Amino acid sequence: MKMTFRWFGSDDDSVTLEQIKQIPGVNGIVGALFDIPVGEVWPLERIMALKKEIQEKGLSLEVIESVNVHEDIKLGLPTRDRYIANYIETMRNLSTVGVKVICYNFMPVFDWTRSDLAKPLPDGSTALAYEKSKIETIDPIVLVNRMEGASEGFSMPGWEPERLKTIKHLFELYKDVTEEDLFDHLQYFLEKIIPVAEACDIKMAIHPDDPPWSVFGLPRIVTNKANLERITKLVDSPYNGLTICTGSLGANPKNDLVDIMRTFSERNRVPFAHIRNIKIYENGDFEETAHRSEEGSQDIYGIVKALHDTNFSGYVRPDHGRKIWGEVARPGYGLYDRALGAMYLLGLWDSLERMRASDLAREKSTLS
Ligand SMILES: [Mn+2]
Repeated sequence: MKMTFRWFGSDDDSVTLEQIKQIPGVNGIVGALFDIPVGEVWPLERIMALKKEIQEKGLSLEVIESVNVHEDIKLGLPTRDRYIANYIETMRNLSTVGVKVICYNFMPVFDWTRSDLAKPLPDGSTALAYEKSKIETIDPIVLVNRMEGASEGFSMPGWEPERLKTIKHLFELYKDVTEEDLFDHLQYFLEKIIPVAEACDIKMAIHPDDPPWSVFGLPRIVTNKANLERITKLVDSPYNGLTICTGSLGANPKNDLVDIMRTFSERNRVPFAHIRNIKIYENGDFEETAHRSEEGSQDIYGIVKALHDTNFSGYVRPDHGRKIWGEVARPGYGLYDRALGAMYLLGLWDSLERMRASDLAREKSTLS
């Protein structure tokens, strides 16, 4: 397991590379070029500059999150071929500088969705939260404006104002797109990009929909184990991989994340994992919590054990944290709670390693 930390760049993150370097066990940055419009090629010089900046601080850049997929690809429009060609060029450029994994998603219009970016928790911290009734009744345009106002001045990945300006038009375009259509459009995309991924040794890792159900009437397909199975078979290659995000998939209590993690890690289809905990309520609401198993509804220990049992050697990052200790940061992406999360995950991993070593030693001594 390689522990990483998401970072938004020196001009748009409250967290510095120096701080990340001081978290024990964290060696890699999960980065991106956030200012390149969706659908355009990421220039090689810009990627090299980012890598150099990160390497100079003693960290590596082997995971990109995300190279976003243009809506025309998700919509299956004739213009998609141009955007797929650009996507492939970006993949080639990223592989040139040693990037090993590209995380992406296939969610129409909206990336993740929350009703609240700073819900107060009983311990005085705040966290991102989702209230079903609020989302079901809000006009998406009102939500877009509210997100912008509540993000403390940081850009919110997936909620870029430029993209969402065209939101009404996008809703119109998606009106007749079904889930089956979306599967077809994903297949078309994967058939073009996975051979390139194989040739340049860069693993594609699709991120689940967050939350894993339809919002605002838009189709969504990366939502449960059966659909993950289907997606991995659209093009059956280890380069057609998954970013298993425990918080995203876990918002639906029917998704058993220990089983999902074990199944796909065993098959070598998990190049990247996002691990975080959430507390789910009976009415379908949820809020993000600290990473520790006891703090939420997810069996984080079981999830890490599933990775360990399957000899997972991919990348992990602690996903969203709460806002604690008075920190001013991008919602979900402060330093403190994510650093605590990384330490919890590494603590679990270290003890699993130690247990395995002593089991092996015991076996050996009984044999001899
Ligand atoms: Mn995630």
